[in-house]
Amino acid sequence: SLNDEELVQQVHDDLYDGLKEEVEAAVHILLGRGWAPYKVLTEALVEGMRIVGVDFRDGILFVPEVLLAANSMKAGMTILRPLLIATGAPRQGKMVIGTVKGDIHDIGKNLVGMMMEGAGFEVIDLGINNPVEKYLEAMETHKPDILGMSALLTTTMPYMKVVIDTMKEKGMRDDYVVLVGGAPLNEDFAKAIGADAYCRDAAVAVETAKGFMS
Ligand code: B1M
Repeated sequence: SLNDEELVQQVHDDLYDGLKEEVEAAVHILLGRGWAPYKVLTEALVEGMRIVGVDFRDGILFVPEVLLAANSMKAGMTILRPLLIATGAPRQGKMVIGTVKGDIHDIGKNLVGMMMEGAGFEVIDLGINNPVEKYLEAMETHKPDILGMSALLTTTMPYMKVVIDTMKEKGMRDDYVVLVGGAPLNEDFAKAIGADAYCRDAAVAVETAKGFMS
């Protein structure tokens, strides 16, 4: 049988090849060997998807293949989700999160949602492709402490500013902490659009959110 390092390598390969059942099996094996769910998530799944991203960028992988990889990753995340959520962390606050209009990438957002739940936040997930109206409606309905927005495309990240500007127009911007994230963003962008903070990854999102709650 494979040692841990070989097994993680195998997950990267299986994710790359979109082999959902194999990814699921390996996640179970790593957990069975005592790996912490977060370690399985980052070292096996997130790292595997990073490799997929490189070959997608370089035109070696195409959308159909990347979709299979994404579905395999999601299957692995489904196994980890209850383990990451059931930490018994004290209740922290409420967050509404969604991917912005025009953008259907949801893995990173889902991961942030999972980690936030594990840290004791109540999370209302609006899914993908959210126009400003959806965010406004959710803030009205759920009265969250935090609004989280995700964008993975350089063409969709400017939409975050549309949402924030609309909040300003309606006089509600200061009622919420606005956190933004996604691979093409950075600190300067977050500042320029008037967000409260940029979150590089899910762990940073949790720490940042906690910081605003205390
Ligand atoms: Co897309 N795609 N994709 N894609 N895709 C990228 C983003 C790209 C960088 C790939 C590349 O060329 N290297 C590129 C964008 C280039 C750019 O804009 N500069 C790209 C492109 C071009 C496209 C299409 C246009 C391709 C096409 O059709 N020709 C198309 C667009 C569709 C659309 O949205 N309208 C498209 C489609 C797809 C798939 C459907 C095939 C699939 C998405 C499946 C899904 O999500 N259900 C897909 C995937 C999987 C990727 C890559 C390979 C992986 C993204 C991912 O899931 N990463 C991606 C390459 C890359 O990012 N390097 C790519 C894993 C995830 C854990 O990381 O999402 O970064 P990430 O989330 C992190 C942090 O960013 C942060 O925390 C997360 C966890 O640590 N974070 C937040 C994210 N959101 C946050 C919100 C917060 C806080 C933190 O709120 C508080």
